[in-house]
Amino acid sequence: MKLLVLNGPNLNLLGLREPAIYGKQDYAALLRMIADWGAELGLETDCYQSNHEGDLVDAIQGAYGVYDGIVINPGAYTHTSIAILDALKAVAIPAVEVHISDVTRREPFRQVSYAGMACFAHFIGLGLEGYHQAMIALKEKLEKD
Ligand code: CA2
Repeated sequence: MKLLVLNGPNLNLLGLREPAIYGKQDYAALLRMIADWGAELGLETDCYQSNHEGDLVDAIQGAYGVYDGIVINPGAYTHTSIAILDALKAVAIPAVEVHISDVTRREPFRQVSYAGMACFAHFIGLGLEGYHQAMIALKEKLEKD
């Protein structure tokens, strides 16, 4: 089972600022955790981060026929990008949405998630553990379907 873990804009800055919202661990630590969780769960994982909406759309399109599942934290594009929503719908790969912070308790502009509309599960406000939970949810779904 192969999973693609996608992260959107500014998530490469994890650990550098706003630790009260996003935690103290940096993006490199997240990559190590995902590799470790993948090994524990028997999942192959690839990670990709981009600050550019079109790059994320390209990555989703490129996942077709290659990956069995997608974990996606689209960053701020969550709240704006119909292009990412359309790409997730087009490839129809089971996808899970992750947000490190609890967006439900933040600004009104963070209350809509377009990408989330194409996801079967959502882990919000669990910090980096949300990526772990998303991987478990995908494994369970892929084994069942
Ligand atoms: O909580 C999340 O995971 C978010 O997707 C993070 C996005 C934000 O726009 C979403 O509303 C919720 C922002 C990521 C920015 O990451 C930073 C990391 C370090 C310092 C500043 C920002």
